[in-house]
Amino acid sequence: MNLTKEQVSQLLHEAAITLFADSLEELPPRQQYQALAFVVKGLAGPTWAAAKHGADERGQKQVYYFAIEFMPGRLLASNLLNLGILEPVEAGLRDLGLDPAALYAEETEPGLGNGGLGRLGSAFLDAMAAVGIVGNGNGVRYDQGLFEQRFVDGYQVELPDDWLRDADVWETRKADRAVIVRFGGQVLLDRDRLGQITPVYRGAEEVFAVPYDTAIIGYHQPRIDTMRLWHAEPVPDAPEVLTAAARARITAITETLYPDDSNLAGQELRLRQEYFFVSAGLQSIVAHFLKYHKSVLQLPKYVAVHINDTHPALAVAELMRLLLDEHHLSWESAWQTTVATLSYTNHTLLPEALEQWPVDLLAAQLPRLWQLIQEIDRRFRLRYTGPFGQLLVDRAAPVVDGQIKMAALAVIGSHTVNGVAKLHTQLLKTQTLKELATIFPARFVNKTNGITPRRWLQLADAPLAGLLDVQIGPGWRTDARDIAALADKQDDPAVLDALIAAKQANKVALAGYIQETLGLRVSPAMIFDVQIKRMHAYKRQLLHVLGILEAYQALRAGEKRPPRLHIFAAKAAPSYTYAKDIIKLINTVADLVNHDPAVNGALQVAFLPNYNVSLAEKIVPAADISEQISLAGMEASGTSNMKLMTDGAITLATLDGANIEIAEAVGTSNIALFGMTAEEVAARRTAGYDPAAIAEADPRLKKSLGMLIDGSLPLGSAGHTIYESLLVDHDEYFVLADYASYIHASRVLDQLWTDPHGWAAVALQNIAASGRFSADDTVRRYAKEIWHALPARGGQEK
Ligand code: DL6
Repeated sequence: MNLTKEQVSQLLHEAAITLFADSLEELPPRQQYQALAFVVKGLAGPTWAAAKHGADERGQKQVYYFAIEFMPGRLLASNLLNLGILEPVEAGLRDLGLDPAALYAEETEPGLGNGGLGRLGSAFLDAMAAVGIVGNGNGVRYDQGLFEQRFVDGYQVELPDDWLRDADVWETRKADRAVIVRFGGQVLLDRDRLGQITPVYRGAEEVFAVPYDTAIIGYHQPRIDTMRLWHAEPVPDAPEVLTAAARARITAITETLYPDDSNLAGQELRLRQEYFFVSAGLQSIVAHFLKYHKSVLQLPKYVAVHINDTHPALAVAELMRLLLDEHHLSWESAWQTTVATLSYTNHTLLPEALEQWPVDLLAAQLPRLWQLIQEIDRRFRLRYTGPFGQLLVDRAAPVVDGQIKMAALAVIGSHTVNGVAKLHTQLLKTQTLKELATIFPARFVNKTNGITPRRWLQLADAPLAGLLDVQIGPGWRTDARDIAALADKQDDPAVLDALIAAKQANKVALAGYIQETLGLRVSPAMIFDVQIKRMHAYKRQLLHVLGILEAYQALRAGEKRPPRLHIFAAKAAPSYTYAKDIIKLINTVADLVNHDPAVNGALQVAFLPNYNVSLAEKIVPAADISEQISLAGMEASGTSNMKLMTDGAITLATLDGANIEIAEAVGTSNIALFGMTAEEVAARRTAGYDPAAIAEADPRLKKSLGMLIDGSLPLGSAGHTIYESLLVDHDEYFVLADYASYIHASRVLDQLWTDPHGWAAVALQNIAASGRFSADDTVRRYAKEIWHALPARGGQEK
């Protein structure tokens, strides 16, 4: 798209008048941002409109990516970049005396997700648009984002995230595309004169599902995809007047992300949420499809629906319902069509994250789906008990002991199932879903995750992006694999100096943010050692803390070490008290070391509150070390590991998730590996393990653990809880078993730091090897091997 800075100025002034009846110069920054976003949305409009019809008219297959979370991050700069107008717009803003970065910061980030799952979904939408796949996100428009995290006395406090307070400029309400989703009541099966079974609904609650669409702009492409998020409302002009309670029950469906499901009411709400966006999405897909095609039997040829994690797994039964009840296919045809349309990605190995719904709950809320799930279960058992035996089929079936196992339903109803890193896929096949993999071996494939270098390198890390342009030319901006050319420069001292300078610029910026946010002065000359991800016991932020306490003791004992700043950012789920205890611990340790003159300047800890995409964009480019230290066999893939390597951090990692593929990509001399492998963990679990003996044998570790309970850290009950989890309750995540090798690997990095060019050469190799983790390639692989939805011309893999 071509635009001059004069045009930018004119459009902005017009938008200010149209939206706010005021001149641009008079507006507060928030409204100046809104005016600019309005202009950008308008510029994208014609392409978006054309794209919507173009794919149908060309007969190009469309992908619908169903996920309960999306985390797009702020969109303004990304949209400008993708439209190819970032430079003229920024120049135009500067001419007007406006600071582009300050305007971007006015955008409220939609926190419609929790972590990796949601961010991956948004990266994939961005990548699909970039490579020419007709992609559509399908999710929930929550009124409130996850939550805003604050720390009070070191404890996490959750405040409402009212992200729609100022309205979201990017979304477009499409009330004309609303559909009705039904819950509860009774379903009777009637047979008409031709013998066709027709369900008759009595007393069902009807909910109006209204879509809100957001443009997903393809990078330098005349293509725009759509993220569609559904909002629950009472049906307008319904014959019955609803009570306030009935209305509240409806609007609650899309009020908050992840309602507390530790009680029955919360579970019911969560189930309603899941069915709501699945049913609305599928209804609208089928209705739209039939505008262009005659028979629903053709659906798999033109439509791929992707189930992410188990939350949208009801799609299996809901698509069957639509095909059987509304389009009158036979069971066999409906089943074939359903399986050929659906595919499923598993995103976790944690048993507690594989959803199960009590039959009573599901049957009461979704009576027709319960009938269909029983029939799916019956036919599955009938078909596979002979060849595989009762025991295996009982373990694999979707309905077991009064529970509906959503992963089983998703696998049985999909043509392809994938894990998100090689190790993860292998563990799915051999452990988590092993019975299903025995029955359907050909269904299971691997698709390692990816990230978008546009957001993490082009936008978030301008100093490094500029360096790459100079050293290898700008081709990497369209094809991340071209970054590999940087590898040849590792012996060029001028390039290494430039790399050090680029990193330094980012560290200066982050140091400023840390001072502003925490009042903590840090030096950009320190090693910036980063762990940013959800707070969870398996991710072992606790191991990182024990490492800090080891360094603290060493420094107090007079050892010399390179100065290190440990940076954390993480939210804990509101009901996950153990994770919240670890947050309190990190903040308390921060207080201790940051105020101890004995270590002053050599060791500091900064826990930045309210982790989200925008905060990650500040931290990732400034990182020297990327801590990826989960217990092997627990992290499905990880994606912060990929972002951090892309921006030149050196990974300190266990052989878990995608860390293994990162090690393959950079070579073991360019990564600091430690700890047990997944196999060794499994063996250790069986053999048994004595954490107290490990602590006893290591005086520094013993002292650190003692600090949890001896009053040196004012932790309240959190100290005892953590102490007991490690020493009395058998340390489920083997923190102490990996401790010694963790400390050793970390010390190797200390050693490397003393040689700046040596460090920079390793960082350079990490950047050079990062291209293979571009989401563009990942979605191309999904398109080719799962969705069978070829990109438009020009989007093929090299
Ligand atoms: O696949 C995206 C992302 C992975 O990178 C993470 O390893 C994984 O933890 C995350 N999974 C989830 C879902 N639930 N849980 N737990 O967020 O998916």
